[in-house]
Amino acid sequence: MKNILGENEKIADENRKLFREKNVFVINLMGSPGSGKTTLLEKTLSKLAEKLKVAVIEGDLFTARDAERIERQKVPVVQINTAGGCHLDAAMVKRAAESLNLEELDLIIVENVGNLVCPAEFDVGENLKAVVLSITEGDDKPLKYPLIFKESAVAVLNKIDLIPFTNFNLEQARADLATIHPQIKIIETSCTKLTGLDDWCNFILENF
Ligand SMILES: Nc1nc2c(ncn2[C@@H]2O[C@H](COP(=O)(O)OP(=O)(O)O)[C@@H](O)[C@H]2O)c(=O)[nH]1
Ligand SMILES: [Mg+2]
Ligand SMILES: [Zn+2]
Repeated sequence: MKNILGENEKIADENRKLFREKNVFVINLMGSPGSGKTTLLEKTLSKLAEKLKVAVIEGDLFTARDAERIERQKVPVVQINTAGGCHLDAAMVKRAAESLNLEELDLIIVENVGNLVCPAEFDVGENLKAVVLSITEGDDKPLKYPLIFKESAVAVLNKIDLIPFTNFNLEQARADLATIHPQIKIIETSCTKLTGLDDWCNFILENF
């Protein structure tokens, strides 16, 4: 495991160097399957595209379904299929970035494979990690999967519209996140009610 991570780190550093040379900011967007990563992108890409030239790299085990969804937002998109692999690594992102015109981009958002565990361990050369946690997953997830929340600069609490139908304790989740990562920025969003999306866009623009 140490060797694999060491090799990955080398390629991640090369990616980061290349992205810096080309002035491209890269966000590694992580979270469980179904937390709403692709929906969040669908609802915010056009807003971001007013200010920045954005592209998306989609990671999935199989299918190009998410890439097809992103394509409708009229931004360049590359699909990576991991053929069963449960996370993206730096080499996969390096290959995907080769089919993007970096000269013409300001921002790449990489949607990682849906998984709260190993995506957090594999640096892909990003500038910033973000994690989406949806209300239906339960408020205990930060304490059960602390690494991904420790690594992420921002936690998007998505599906906030579903709060009345669940026993999700927002206060508890916020307190646990603050214990794991005191500096983490918490943004509450609903992609169905279209709330909090400006906060997410502004966070990106401020950290860009
Ligand atoms: N109620 C509700 N459903 C949402 C929200 N965001 C996404 N969804 C739904 O959650 C499901 C999974 O979303 P998707 O974006 O594919 O998740 P991903 O696997 O993380 O990319 C879809 O049926 C979405 O319509 C939200 O804010 N509220
Ligand atoms: Mg998705
Ligand atoms: Zn994995």
